[in-house]
Amino acid sequence: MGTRAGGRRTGPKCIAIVGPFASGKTTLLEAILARTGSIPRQNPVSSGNTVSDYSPEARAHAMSVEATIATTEFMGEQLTFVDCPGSIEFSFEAEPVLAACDLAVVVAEADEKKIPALQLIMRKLDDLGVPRILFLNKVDKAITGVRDTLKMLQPASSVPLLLRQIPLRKDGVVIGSIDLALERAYIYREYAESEVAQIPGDDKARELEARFSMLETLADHDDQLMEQLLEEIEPPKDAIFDDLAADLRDGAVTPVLIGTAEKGNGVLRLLKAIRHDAPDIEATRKRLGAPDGAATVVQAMKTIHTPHGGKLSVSRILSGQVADGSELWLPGGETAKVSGIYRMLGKDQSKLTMAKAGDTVALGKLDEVKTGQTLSSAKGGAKQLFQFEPPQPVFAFALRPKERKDEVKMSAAIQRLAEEDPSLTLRHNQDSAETVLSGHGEMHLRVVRERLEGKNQIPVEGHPPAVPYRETIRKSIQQRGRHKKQSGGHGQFGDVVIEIKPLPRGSGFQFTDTITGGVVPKTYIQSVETGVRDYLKSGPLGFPVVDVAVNLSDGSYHAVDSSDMAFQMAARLAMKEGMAACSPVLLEPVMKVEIVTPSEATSKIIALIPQRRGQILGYDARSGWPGWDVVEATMPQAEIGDLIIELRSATAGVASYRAVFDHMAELTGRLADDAMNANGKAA
Ligand SMILES: Nc1nc2c(ncn2[C@@H]2O[C@H](COP(=O)(O)OP(=O)(O)OP(=O)(O)O)[C@@H](O)[C@H]2O)c(=O)[nH]1
Ligand SMILES: [Mg+2]
Repeated sequence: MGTRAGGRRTGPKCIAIVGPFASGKTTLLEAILARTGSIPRQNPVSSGNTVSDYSPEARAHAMSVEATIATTEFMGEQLTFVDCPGSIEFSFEAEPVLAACDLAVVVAEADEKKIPALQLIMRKLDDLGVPRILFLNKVDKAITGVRDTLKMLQPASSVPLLLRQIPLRKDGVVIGSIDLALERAYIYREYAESEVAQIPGDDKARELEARFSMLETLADHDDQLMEQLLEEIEPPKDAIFDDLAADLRDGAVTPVLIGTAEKGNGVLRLLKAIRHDAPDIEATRKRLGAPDGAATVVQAMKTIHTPHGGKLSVSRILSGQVADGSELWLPGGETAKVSGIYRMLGKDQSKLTMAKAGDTVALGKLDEVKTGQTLSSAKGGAKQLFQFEPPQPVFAFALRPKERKDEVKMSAAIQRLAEEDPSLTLRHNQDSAETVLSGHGEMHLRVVRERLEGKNQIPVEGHPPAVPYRETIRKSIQQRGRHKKQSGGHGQFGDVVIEIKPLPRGSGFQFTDTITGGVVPKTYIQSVETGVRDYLKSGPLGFPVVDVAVNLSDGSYHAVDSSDMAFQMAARLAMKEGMAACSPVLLEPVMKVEIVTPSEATSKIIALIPQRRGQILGYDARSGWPGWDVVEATMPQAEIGDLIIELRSATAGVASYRAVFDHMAELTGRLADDAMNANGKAA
């Protein structure tokens, strides 16, 4: 037995399954559950019958759209796997899971196009300090050798990828693998345990070469092993296993195992590596800086609203234990009572009476608890262990129920969906009276909409959110406004002369008066301003007016008939007539955008900016991100609405952007006409 790793860690573990889209994560989980006997047989993802992705939305799009949690047992130990979606649009789902798991299994494949996606995931794991194993899937269809594949994937990982197995081929078909640590061959059998065999003579040289490079990498962290290699002494197998475990747990290397999840090949070796090498809850506690005391500490990873069982908070018990009925403190100082503890297998739950440190379980009816929160039995609550903030949304649409009667129901349903998915934001736009839902891509929001219509049975209509156009003027004018009415008793009289003039962009609105001799009394000057401001809510083009100065220069009043209302009316009349003659012009918001993209797509991205009336400000290498660039540009907000769709399709789904308001710019011609027509219809 070696000494560095200090032996195998027993106890329940939580393993996140992550990786680029469609790399086979869900297939792998299904294979694991079948292999460990939690389900009778492995169903292909195409059947729509896997434990993961049971939601109709996931099935409809043939992709995972949320994390699935499944607890199983392997050789007497409890393992909870969390299958996370691969699409960047749903990647936020994985964050609170990764924070509280012990290990990530990164499922990758020999596909050059998916390297940037792999890099994003590896970066996230680096940031959170999560140890990882890479499962190189789909070796059945790979045409490049594994070692070349690893060379290709290595730039995506900040730590060395350490090949632990090489494939065994016959007539070009992968029939098994050779384990470089055990120095044994395994012949795959369909949906059954592999057969152990001698390493075929023809493969021995290949095996030795790959093994030597594995040992060389391990020797980087083990001086004794380095000496043995230099002196050509065969290192003891135990010491190698010990190094493998220690380097994995330290995050010094990422061991790579290979297989074909679809056929269940390589799954048992993966499970054994997890069982032998994965860190446990103690390491995870340390990584999160969780308190060491006797108190129970719980980290919430995911929120689910089940159709019948109410709210479930899937949680990792970091220390202590939770019994049904336990009181837990939230970070804010409130308490919540656990009502029901469940072991999860996809959408199925089985009831437990308690959960202990290391377990990943669903806690029932913690109404106030949010995904990502740290809960504690200690009075007043524990400190929040993990801060997470969703990135800025990149796609939005305005939503309304097809039937008015569903308005309240829709907003309640969206609230629940937003609780399940903290990367979803909902806001009410007062300007346009729209309910605007924002998220991380077209598919992300499409799934929300499908859930409203499916699960919640609320037919909805969606359209791109209104762009906050404004208008201003290009000319100055002096204008009189007289409001005079004589109808029986009291009359109405107000008379003003105003000067309207344009202001520089961004100045807003200014009101002044140059009244002398009290031709308009003080109180009515106020009325004039009120009337002017009221008019500016919708100018001659139908939009709020900005960058205009109005000066009240003259007027007259009547001792009996003048009133606040009469002067407001006079001011509005003067504005209405005057503004129309000031050459009004539409203004559109222009944003400053910062696009991040893999370098190979930079020229494509730059080419699409002018097509969206954008102006390139510059581009550069993205600091700290080898292989990525940042492109800066200004672009009208109206052109950014669906920008993300084009960015993602140009980059196999990984480019993203941030936008901040920059300035308002004049908009004329057909686009201005379109904006005014659309506004007229909406009003
Ligand atoms: N040839 C081959 N295909 C596989 C293998 N594993 C999975 N696939 C196929 O890859 C596709 C994606 O599989 P999934 O398991 O849904 O992939 P995923 O990583 O869960 O996808 P997302 O969750 O949407 O990111 C499916 O068509 C699978 O049948 C494999 O070992 N070999
Ligand atoms: Mg999946």
